[in-house]
Amino acid sequence: MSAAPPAVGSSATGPVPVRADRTPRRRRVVAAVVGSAVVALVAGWVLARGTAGPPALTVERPQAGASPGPVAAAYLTVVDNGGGDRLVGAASPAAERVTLHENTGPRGVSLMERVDTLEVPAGGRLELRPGGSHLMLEGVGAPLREGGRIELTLRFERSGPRTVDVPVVGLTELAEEVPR
Ligand SMILES: [Cu+2]
Repeated sequence: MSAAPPAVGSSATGPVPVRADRTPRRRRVVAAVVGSAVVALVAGWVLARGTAGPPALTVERPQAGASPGPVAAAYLTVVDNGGGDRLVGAASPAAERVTLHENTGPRGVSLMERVDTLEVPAGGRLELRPGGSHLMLEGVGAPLREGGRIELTLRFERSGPRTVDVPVVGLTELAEEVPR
């Protein structure tokens, strides 16, 4: 039994550090690739959530302006807490048709223009109000009297139809609603 120094041992430890060194490097590369894939997936999910997530709409403060004639205007605010939507139409049993209007005139000047859609921004609001965008009720059957109510169905591109009960208010009350 001789306790000879392990001459072979020193040479045997030679290749070991090399292999031990190469494996972690490969693992590091794999970890980096997997890591960036995860980052890309998460980033994609966050982006998709912001732009294409489901809309979460609430309709606030609907109002229709009292009118003795065949034309009346309705106002409301659509609040979205999701991925946004688009108002693509409206209808009411109180009118032959309801169209979407934008006010294209300068401030204080009413120049109405019919539009096909009104955008509800993601996480934002679409405000229909006197002097701005509004709903136009055309071919109103019975005059809209202050204190009355009409039913209004809003049609959204992604959320589908949403029916709201709309109080008819006098013009002075409507004017006070203008947040300007
Ligand atoms: Cu109009």
